[in-house]
Amino acid sequence: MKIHSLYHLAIKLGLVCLAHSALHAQGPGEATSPLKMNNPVITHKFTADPAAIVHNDTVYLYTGHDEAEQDYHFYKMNEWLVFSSTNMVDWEEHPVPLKVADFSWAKSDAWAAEVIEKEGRFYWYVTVEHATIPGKAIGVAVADSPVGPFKDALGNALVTNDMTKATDIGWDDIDPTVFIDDDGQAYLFWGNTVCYYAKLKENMIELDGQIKVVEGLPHFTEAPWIHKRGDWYYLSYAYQFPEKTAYAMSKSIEGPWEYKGILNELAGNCNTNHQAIIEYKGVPYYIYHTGGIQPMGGSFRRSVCIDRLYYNEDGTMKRIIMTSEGIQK
Ligand code: FUB
Repeated sequence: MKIHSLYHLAIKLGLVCLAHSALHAQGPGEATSPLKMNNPVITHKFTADPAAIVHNDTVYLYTGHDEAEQDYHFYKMNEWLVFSSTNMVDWEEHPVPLKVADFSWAKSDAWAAEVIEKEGRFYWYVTVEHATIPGKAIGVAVADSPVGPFKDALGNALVTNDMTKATDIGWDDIDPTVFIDDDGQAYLFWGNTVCYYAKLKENMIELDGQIKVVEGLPHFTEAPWIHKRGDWYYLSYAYQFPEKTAYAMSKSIEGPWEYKGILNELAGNCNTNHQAIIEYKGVPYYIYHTGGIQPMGGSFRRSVCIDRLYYNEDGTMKRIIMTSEGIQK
């Protein structure tokens, strides 16, 4: 029933209050303009494990590429992708900037990765399966432009499974996130089950000192992401499995970290939940993936989505509301 007919029916029945709410549900004379469904943001390819940077007023979105067919129930990921935008809604895809095959010492699995800019160069820390040292490993590629072409910066892995002993699993050296502190010191965080961190040397391609374990992250699964706002450091991460996203805060990049709770609930139709947090033109954004493209989407055919992130006055983050509408122009 149309809103105005409902209004007249309610008037006839003497239900004046109902009549007014029926009318004001729309607003007198107001044309309804449905919002566009902008999530997922990329729909022609399955994209996962987002990371993003802002450079020269443009957002660069880096993702993994889920290539698994519908009857294949694990990750098939051979390359990473890059997209750019100046409004968070329209995304331009650039040529494939980096593949597992660009690392001669790696054999498969273009898993989660993150790019950072330092002095005009772009360093891309990636997860791959090592060809000769059993287990996952972290490599680093470098480019002079945010869209590449990227080249292996080292010719070997930066982190291999035999360098970390806090757990026996072969996939604890995944999901690198990189952060440069205000004093110029760069840090690499990564992990699965255990969250590791280490300093990076000035050259960004060597670890500087010991690999340490981050304490105080309950149910840490993977996908750490470090960001800073004001004088607070935030370490968000995938929590439990299937994954929610939780976070901790600290006044120092080296901790101690104080657990602050759940940031994002289970991602629709997908057992992983991998976030990136950026601020663009003064607005905080939360970038994540779901299995939201139907009928093909799911845990191994994921899609990147973007929603707004809001902070409380005390610096804690409000829980994310995942929406189909996403960001509007
Ligand atoms: O995409 C493969 C793996 O799934 C990533 O490395 C994890 O963060 C999870 O999203």
